[in-house]
Amino acid sequence: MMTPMRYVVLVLGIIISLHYILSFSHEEYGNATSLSHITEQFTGPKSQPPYKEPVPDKYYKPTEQILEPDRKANATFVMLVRNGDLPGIMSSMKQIEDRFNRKFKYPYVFLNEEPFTQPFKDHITALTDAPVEFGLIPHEHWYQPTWINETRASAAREDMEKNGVIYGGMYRNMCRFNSGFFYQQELLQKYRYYWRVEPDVKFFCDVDYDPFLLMQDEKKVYGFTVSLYEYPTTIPTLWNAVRTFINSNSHLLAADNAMGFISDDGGDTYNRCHFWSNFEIGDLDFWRGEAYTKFFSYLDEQGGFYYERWGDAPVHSIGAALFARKDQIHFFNDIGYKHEPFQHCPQGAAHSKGRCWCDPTQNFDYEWYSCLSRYDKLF
Ligand SMILES: Nc1nc2c(ncn2[C@@H]2O[C@H](COP(=O)(O)OP(=O)(O)OP(=O)(O)O)[C@@H](O)[C@H]2O)c(=O)[nH]1
Ligand SMILES: [Mg+2]
Repeated sequence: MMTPMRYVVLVLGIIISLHYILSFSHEEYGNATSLSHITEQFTGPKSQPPYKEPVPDKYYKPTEQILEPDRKANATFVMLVRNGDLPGIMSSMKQIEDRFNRKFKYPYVFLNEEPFTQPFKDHITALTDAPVEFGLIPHEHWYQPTWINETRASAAREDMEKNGVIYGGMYRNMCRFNSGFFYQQELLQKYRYYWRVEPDVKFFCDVDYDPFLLMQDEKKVYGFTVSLYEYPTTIPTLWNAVRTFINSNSHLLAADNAMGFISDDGGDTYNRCHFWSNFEIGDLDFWRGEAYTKFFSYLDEQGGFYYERWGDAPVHSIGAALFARKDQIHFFNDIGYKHEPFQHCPQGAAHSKGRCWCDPTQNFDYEWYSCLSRYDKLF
């Protein structure tokens, strides 16, 4: 026989079970009867800082639908970076997107001798709608070749460090790679034009036109914004090697070339002028062509990338000056650009047209260490 107490327990059990079943099966019932809701009845709703609520959509301007231009060049950005360069390259890339590529949607190729990490890739791809590819540089395109005499190479590095030469002990592989291997990378094979971008640079102006199409239509092969003198101690025998190469390959020189930019005496000596290669807009097929390919191989055989510290800037610049016509080398006067410690700030109408934010009085163009006046004199 059931006592009245047993009836009470049974009914309570049924009620509690029903409550749990309803809480799971009916969200509204669950919310209404939750303990926190019931306490809120007495204490008021639980508060949180207002910023945790997203700004309502009504305040947003609808995202502009920028259509891809109907005519584009076959071109890409190229960034050679380490995983640790992420903050610096994001800063550069965000500016490229905002000032230019939001409208043009050119792809990006990232290169590294080590695999890029997943967080690196995630942060980079979040910055753009354009395609992004990440490439691993083949071992033989990056590391010091076995035929280099390491005793001689390390002695040269130590010597430069001792003498306070900037980057004297480092960057050999990078300079050699940029001189002769970047344009051979598999991910770049499908492209004709490139824009090299480094970490932590600044782009001061809107670039509302397509510099790649300009290169293509005007048959230009190399574009720069800053030019200057190379440190002599990094290239003691470079010009000798260049002269020897020219003597046996004079047929490769372009008629109407820019020898006047790199030599003040018709080729006897190098005046050390070079285009600053941390910014480049160029034609990959020019580097891939017969003249530059032979030129780079010859220089590489001399070992100067390791026994001295030949930089990709003088090597590219000498190559462009010798194997292209002078009118194929373009000064991007309207692209405001800074790589520490120098900047090119567009002047006058170009400054206002590009809505540039650099101080026009801070402009390297005709400073004593700039080579722009030598470029001007070519024409
Ligand atoms: N993957 C990779 N990239 C490198 C390495 N060293 C340099 N780089 C890249 O090569 C380019 C030139 O290197 P920087 O360190 O900027 O050399 P720099 O412009 O002479 O010197 P900074 O004044 O430091 O900018 C940059 O895009 C670097 O990110 C390296 O060891 N591995
Ligand atoms: Mg740099």
